[in-house]
Parts: sequence; structure tokens; C-alpha cells
Amino acid sequence: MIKDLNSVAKDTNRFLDLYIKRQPNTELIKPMRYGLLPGGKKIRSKIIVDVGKIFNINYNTLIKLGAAVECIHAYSLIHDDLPCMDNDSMRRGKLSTHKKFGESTAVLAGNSLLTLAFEILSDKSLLLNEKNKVEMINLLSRGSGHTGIAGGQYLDLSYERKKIKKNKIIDMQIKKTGKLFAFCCIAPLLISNKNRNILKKFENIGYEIGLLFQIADDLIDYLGVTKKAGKKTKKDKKKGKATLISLLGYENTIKYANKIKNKILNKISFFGKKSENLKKTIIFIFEREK
Ligand code: GRG
Repeated sequence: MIKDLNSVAKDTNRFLDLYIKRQPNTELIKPMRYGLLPGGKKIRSKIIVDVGKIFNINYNTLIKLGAAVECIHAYSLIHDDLPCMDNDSMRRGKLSTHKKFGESTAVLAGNSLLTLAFEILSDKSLLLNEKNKVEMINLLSRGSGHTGIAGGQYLDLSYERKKIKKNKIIDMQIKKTGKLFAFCCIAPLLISNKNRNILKKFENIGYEIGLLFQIADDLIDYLGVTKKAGKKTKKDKKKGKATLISLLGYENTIKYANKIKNKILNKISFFGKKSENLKKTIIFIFEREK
């Protein structure tokens, strides 16, 4: 699994590197590259490749979709680390982008990565029909704005130091993390023109993967091995973040996460051998240490 993940990461980074090289050289390229390329696992790209494999989608097309998603993800991390958000000085084992380049540059590099995602999706080299492209752009826009990542981040910040109910925490985590994973699960199906029923099934699998991913992220923070995580840990408790761990406790959160993991694995087992890679990625998502 790690070998496959690294290979997808390498291919995604190679595509992004060449894509950016073909752009006019501006002062923002350096901070954009810094926040986008080195150190990230590119797990979202891997999910796209794994789902695409089930439906026999061309690998290079999947890598381009993954590259677009990783631009949005990198943007969200750069902005998440800003002093007005979670105020973190370390990310992926190095200084966060604003610590390295300054706050205003980090804001602009983040914004530029957001638009780069849609530039990639709408690019002629992504040889998709116009209908598929428009659907994907629409889906990714909805997953990134106030009904998705930005909205989830708003809730995350506004829930600090408050007692929040389980369903509200889950809703916040699905917006913050699950919407992007749902895009990763649906985008390959849009290419193969699947029907609404199966799209809905994969949308829900994406939300569940996102939730599992976010719980694993919260567990990494809770267990607190900064060196392995590549970012400061034990922050959630200090900040009074509303997480499932703060609500249910460590043991119950592990039980809950195992339930979600098994639910996802059951759903995808329908696809037999073709879903083997996706299965391994989901197990990795839960067991990862960074
Ligand atoms: C609208 C895109 C956008 C952003 C603005 C700041 C913000 C609003 C949202 C932040 C959302 C956020 C940081 C969610 C956390 C998701 C998460 C668990 C990130 C860690 O992902 P990994 O482990 O990171 O995949 P790597 O470093 O491997 O890429």
C-alpha cells in the first residue's frame, strides 16, 4: 500500500511540477510549490486512483483529477495554519507557509492554488467531454466553499470551547474533510457516466472515508507524536476543539471509527477483487501515524 501511495504521490507531483513550470513565472510560484509539493501524502489522489481502478478509468486522467484536488487541499492547509485560523508554525515536518514566506504571501499563494485547481479541471489536456467537466467543476466548487471545506472550517472554529452534540461534530467533520473525499469518490464515476443511485452510494462512501480520516487525524493529535506527525500535536485539547475524542473519550472513539471502517469495507466488497486497493487505502487511513 505505501509503495502504491508513494507512486501515486510521485505521479501527482510530477504532473503538478510540469503544469506549474508551463505557467508564467511569478513571485507566488515559490510559496505555492512549497505548500503543494513536498511532504504531503497525496492520499486524496490515491483514493481517486483506487476508485477509478474499479471502473477502468485511464490512470493519467485520474492523476490530473488528483492534482486538482491536491491544489484545493494544499490551499486549505496553508490557510488553516494562518494565525487567524489554527495558528500553526509547522506543517509536513517543516515551517508552515506563512512562517516561511509571511502571512500576506501565504494568503495569496493559497488563493492561487484554489484557482489553479479549476484551471487544471477545465484544461483542454484533460480530455473529458464538456458535460463531465462542468459537473466536476460544479461538484468541486460546492465541496470547497461555504457548504464544504470553508463552511466546515467555520464550524470548527466556532465550536471551540463549547459542548457540541455528536451529530453536529460529525456534520462539521464531513464538511471540513468529507466533501473533498466525496469528490474523489464521485469524479471517476462521472467520467464513466454512472447513474444517480451509484453516484449517491459513492458520495456517502466519500463522507464516511472523510469522517474516518478526520477521526484518525484527531487521534494523531491526541496521541501526540510530533516527530511522526510532522506537525504540532496535543493542540486540540489546549484549544478546546470539539472532536469525537473530547465528546466520547479515546476508547469509544476507536470503537466508533472501527464501525465506520467496517461499514465502508462492507460496501466496497461488492466490487470484489477490483476494490482491493481501495480497501487497503481505507485500512491505511485508519492506522496511519501521520
Ligand atoms: C475553502 C479550501 C478552502 C479552505 C479555507 C482553512 C480552511 C478554509 C479549511 C481547513 C480545512 C482543514 C485543514 C481540514 C483538515 C483536513 C485534514 C485532516 C488535513 C490533513 O490532511 P493530510 O493528512 O495532509 O492528507 P498531507 O500533509 O498528507 O497532505
